[in-house]
Amino acid sequence: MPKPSKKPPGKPVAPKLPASLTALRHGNVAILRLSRPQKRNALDDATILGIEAFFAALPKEIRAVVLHGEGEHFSAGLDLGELTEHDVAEGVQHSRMWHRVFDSIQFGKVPVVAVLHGAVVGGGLELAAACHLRVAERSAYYALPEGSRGIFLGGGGSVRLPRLIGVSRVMELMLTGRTYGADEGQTYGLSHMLAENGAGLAKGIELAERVATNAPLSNFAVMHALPRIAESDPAGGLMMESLMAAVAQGSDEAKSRLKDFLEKRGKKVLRG
Ligand code: 1HE
Repeated sequence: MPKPSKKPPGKPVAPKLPASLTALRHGNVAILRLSRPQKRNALDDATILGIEAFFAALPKEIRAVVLHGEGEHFSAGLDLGELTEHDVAEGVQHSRMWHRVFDSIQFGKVPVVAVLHGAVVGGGLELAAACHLRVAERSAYYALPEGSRGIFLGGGGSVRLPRLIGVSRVMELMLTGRTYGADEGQTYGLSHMLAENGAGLAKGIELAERVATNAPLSNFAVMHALPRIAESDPAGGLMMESLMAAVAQGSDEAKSRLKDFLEKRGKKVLRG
């Protein structure tokens, strides 16, 4: 696999980002790297707002994003240094800002693959949960140490994490301060796939490239319609499914892809 190029060809892949973020381009996949290893990729306001700016300005040609962290850890979560000055009203605003930014990932333009290694902790785990696919290296471990810091989830974790692993597991992590290793995380559903240490980014890029070959409207339906359908009452959900199916089937892209298959040009679904 070719290495991601440092200098994106053509238009830049991102607006001006804070020093804590780096964006690279690899064909039609963009790679966003948390680049604050000296603070274990702790998420300060500049980083959170930089993530928002990156996703807002994603060029049209980008079909998928890979998010990963520089250094030994994916992310140590919220930058605790910035929290001490908040009063209650500012605390609510701050959490709402995280919600807005993480929603812009989950309900953004293209699917996002998170590559996890080392600490995936607190707000780092909330960030990973807002992504669509998660690859975990063997070194990855998960924790929600909010209780020991006297705080609570604030980046959408109480909504997203129970949907991945159930309320009971989230309670366990939060009440006991226990960490899950990569194997446990995989078993419970925090990651979709495991990779050897050092191999996660290549695996993440490979997955993103595969995702990028799908019809954009189908990916859009998976990101935007599927989670909402799953949360609807069944009758409303089925109706929404039919509408989404009809919209997708009616597109020129679907017509040409179906024709390709019927005329023996489409890829077969093979094992592996
Ligand atoms: C930080 C942070 C941080 C490291 N905010 N500065 N998150 C936590 O409670 C996790 C806190 N961090 C740790 O437990 C450890 O740092 C790690 C296990 C992740 C990594 O350990 P290690 O030995 O590799 O690094 P370190 O020596 O602890 O940290 C290196 C530096 O990063 C050090 O700063 P320095 O100036 O002394 O070099 C640390 O202070 C700094 N650092 N983590 C600020 N989190 C929206 S609500 C979300 C709520 C949460 O996310 S709660 C979970 C917070």
